[in-house]
Amino acid sequence: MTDRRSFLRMAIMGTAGLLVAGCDRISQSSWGPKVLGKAEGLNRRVQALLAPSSAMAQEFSAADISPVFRPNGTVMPNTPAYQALLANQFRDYKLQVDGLVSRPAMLSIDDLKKLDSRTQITRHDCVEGWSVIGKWQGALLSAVLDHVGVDPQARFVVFHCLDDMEADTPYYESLDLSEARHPQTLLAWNLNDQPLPVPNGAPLRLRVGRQLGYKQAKYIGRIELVRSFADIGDGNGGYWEDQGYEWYAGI
Ligand SMILES: Nc1nc2c(c(=O)[nH]1)N[C@H]1C(S)=C(S)[C@@H](COP(=O)(O)O)O[C@H]1N2
Ligand SMILES: [Mo]
Repeated sequence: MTDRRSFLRMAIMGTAGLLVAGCDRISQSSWGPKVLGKAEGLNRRVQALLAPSSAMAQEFSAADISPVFRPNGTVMPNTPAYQALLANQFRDYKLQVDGLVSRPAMLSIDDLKKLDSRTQITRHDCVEGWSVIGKWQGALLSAVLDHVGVDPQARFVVFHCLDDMEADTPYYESLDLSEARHPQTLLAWNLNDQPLPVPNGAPLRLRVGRQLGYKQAKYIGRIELVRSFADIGDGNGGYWEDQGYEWYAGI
C-alpha cells in the first residue's frame, strides 16, 4: 500500500514538476493552468481512493528537524497594514474570524493560546521539489472553529493573508471543513520553539499536515467561513489555485 501510494505520488508530482517551475510566477504563463488542470482531476481521484479523511501525516523526532526552515514565497509582506503590525512587534495583532459563524471574534495570540493547542514535527513539501522538517506549535483550527461556532451552511474556511502578491491581490487559501477539523491542522505561532519568524509567516500561519507548501498560508489576518469561494479572488480557492494549481494539494 505504501509503495503503491508513493509510486502514484511520485508519478503525479513528477508530472507537475516537469510542467511548472513551482511556486513562482513563471507558472502564470498561459499554458500552466491548462496542463495542470488535467493532473488535478487525476490527483483528486487518486487522493480520494488513498487518503481517508482521518489519515495522519507522518510525524518526526527532534533529531530530524532541519537546521534552517527554508522560507519561500513572500518573506516580508509589503502592505502598510502588515508593516504597522511589525513595527509594534505584533502586539496589536488580532485574528479576525467571521463569515458564517455564530460569534465573530477578534483573537490576539494570547487569546489563541487559551484554546486547545498541539505541537508537531512534520515535513513541509513545496511543489518545487524540496522539503524541510520543522516543529510547530499552535491552536487546533477545530478549537478556533468551536470557539466561534460554525453555521450549518458553512462548507469552507478561507484564510486571508496580509501580503499582496500583486497590486490588490492578497495571498489567500481555503480548506473544506473536514480538513480544517483534522487534528494536525493548526494555526501556528511557534516554529522550532521560537515565535514564528517573519519569513515563515509571523505572527500566525496555517499548518496542514497532509498537503503541499502552498496550502500553508502565512501572515493570516482573517479567517472567513463561507458556503462557496466562487466570489473570492478568481474563484478557485487560493492564490496559486487561481494560477492553475490544484485545490486539494495532497502529498
Ligand atoms: N501568505 C503567504 N503564504 C504562503 C506563501 C506566500 O507567498 N504568502 N507561499 C506558500 C508557499 S509556495 C510555500 S512553499 C510556503 C513556504 O513557507 P515557508 O516560507 O515557511 O517555508 O508558504 C506558503 N504560504
Ligand atoms: Mo511552495
